[in-house]
Amino acid sequence: MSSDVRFTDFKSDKQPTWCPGCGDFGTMNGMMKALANTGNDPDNTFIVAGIGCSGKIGTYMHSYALHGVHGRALPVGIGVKSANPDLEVMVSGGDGDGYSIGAGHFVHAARRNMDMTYVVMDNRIYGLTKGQFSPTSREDFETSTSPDGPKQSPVNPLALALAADGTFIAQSFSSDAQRHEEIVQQAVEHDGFGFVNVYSPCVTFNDVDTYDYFRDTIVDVEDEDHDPTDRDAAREKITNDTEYQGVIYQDEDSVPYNERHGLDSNMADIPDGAPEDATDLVREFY
Ligand SMILES: Cc1ncc(C[n+]2csc(CCOP(=O)(O)OP(=O)(O)O)c2C)c(N)n1
Ligand code: SF4
Ligand SMILES: [Mg+2]
Repeated sequence: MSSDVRFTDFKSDKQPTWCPGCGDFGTMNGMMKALANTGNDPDNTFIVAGIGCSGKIGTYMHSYALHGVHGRALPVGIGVKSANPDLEVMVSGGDGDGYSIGAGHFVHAARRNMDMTYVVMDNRIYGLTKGQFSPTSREDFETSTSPDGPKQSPVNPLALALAADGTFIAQSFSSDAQRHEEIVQQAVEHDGFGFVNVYSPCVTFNDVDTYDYFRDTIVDVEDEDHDPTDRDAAREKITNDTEYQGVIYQDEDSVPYNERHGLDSNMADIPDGAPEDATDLVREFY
């Protein structure tokens, strides 16, 4: 790790193809700043990205990265951290990736409490596949696949995380750059699974969950003197339908899975007596 790293060191040389104005720009900037502020650098950072517009982040950031299979970013991130706990692992994807096809992984990642960060760019729509409703879409949101609205209540990702004994549960808004950066930084610093659901508007396919909507409705938990270590207070905030930003819940006694199980960087080494390269391993297996 280096102390003189700047957030721009985390930018790759690829030009983002996100639509102009997409919330994902702000979400990614805050992630890069949080990583730099916490003394990380591209050489010790591993980004695992989901599939979606959001999933392109692994290409736009300069670090180790893996762009895997839709809905499977979290188990890959857990595998990376297990193999080398010295790495700073950040997993990122969309609301479809994380709360639809990947919902099972989300719940188990929260309860496993590996020391990593999970940032979801929640635009309440499937962006990449051009505007189908997602698990966080409003009940009456008219889309190409829901002409009268999905007619089912949206998933509450913070409630899912709390029910699964998540140890750090937060929400931020990509356009409130300073607060977003602070909140992601707290997630990175947390000893355990730091989960941040980010309001990250899709300007092309979602005309209800817009920048104006979030600017007008978001309430900062800090303005309500919220104590994030109070689990009952957190449950009340998570279930009362207000669009909150801030750290909603944090278990200060959290001990991450990798520490509880004594995982260390030696696990990345090939054990004595094992074949030296992957080709030999495959030959031996067959
Ligand atoms: C197994 C599988 N199923 C479906 C798809 C098609 N697909 C690609 S991205 C996506 C959803 C994208 O929505 P979200 O995760 O919210 O990301 P966004 O584009 O909104 O950032 C879907 C259904 C796929 N690539 N793989
Ligand atoms: S379609 Fe929506 S989510 Fe995808 S890049 Fe454009 S604005 Fe962003
Ligand atoms: Mg989405």
